[in-house]
Amino acid sequence: MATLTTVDRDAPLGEILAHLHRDGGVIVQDLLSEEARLAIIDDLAGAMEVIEPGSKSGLEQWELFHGRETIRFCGLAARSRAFVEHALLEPVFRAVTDHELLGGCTSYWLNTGQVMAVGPGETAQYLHRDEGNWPEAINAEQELTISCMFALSEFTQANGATVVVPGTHKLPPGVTRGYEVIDDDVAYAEMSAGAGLIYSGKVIHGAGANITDQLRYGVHVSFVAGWLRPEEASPLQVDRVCAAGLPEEARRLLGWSSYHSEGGGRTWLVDFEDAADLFG
Ligand SMILES: O=C(O)CCC(=O)C(=O)O
Repeated sequence: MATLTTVDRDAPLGEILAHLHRDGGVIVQDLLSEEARLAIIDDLAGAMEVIEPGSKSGLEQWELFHGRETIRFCGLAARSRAFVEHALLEPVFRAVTDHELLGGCTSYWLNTGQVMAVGPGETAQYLHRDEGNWPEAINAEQELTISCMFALSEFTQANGATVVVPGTHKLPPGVTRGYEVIDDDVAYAEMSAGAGLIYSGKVIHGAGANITDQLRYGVHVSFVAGWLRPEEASPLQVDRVCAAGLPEEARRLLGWSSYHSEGGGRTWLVDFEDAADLFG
């Protein structure tokens, strides 16, 4: 079986990047303090109680992808201040994202902040590359998206730890869904509660099967180049009133600001001005 490296949260950025570039993913210990982890769990507890597992798009491929026993929901910045302060703005993940994405854009924004709670009896998700969301934009040399799976509970091979195929971020570009799992190739992102798996948009991965009777509770945060349309329509969930109460940087990441390309292009404007000006 392949493995992923686990590093301390105060490891030098260069070391974290070296593992990410070699394997396509790296586990960082203690990205969330115990207090932060419990605060996020507490904020999301009400939603976790009422949201049924599985998604209801009516599209079989997506329902399968989302997992029939997996609880998923978004709009986390509107549901949890602790999510904003400790996951969305987590500094180690942000430093990695700056390094990986800013070569291909002048700013990035939230792709999705999503609970991914794999329930007992869930089967393994089919393996995929996250950048497959934007097939028209894929470029072998440049990352479009970077993700972090924050472990709100311990992740183990048995309870559905993310399956990663190390090194596959170096495969040629292409929309890869349903990559065949070869046991020797795969690593299970086993990590303690509070740790995070930071991974490339190019690496082949997916949620594992859960053969335990406990939930594998993860929160996924991903960022995407500012000139691409994110998976989650954040400003439609985190409305203007809610956004006004958030830190400026969080608002920017959630789409309450505009994109300025290097060549002078400006997009996502409000009456030709930067959307951030709405907040004075
Ligand atoms: O839940 C996981 O471990 C990964 C899920 C995933 O890759 C996805 O849904 O895009």
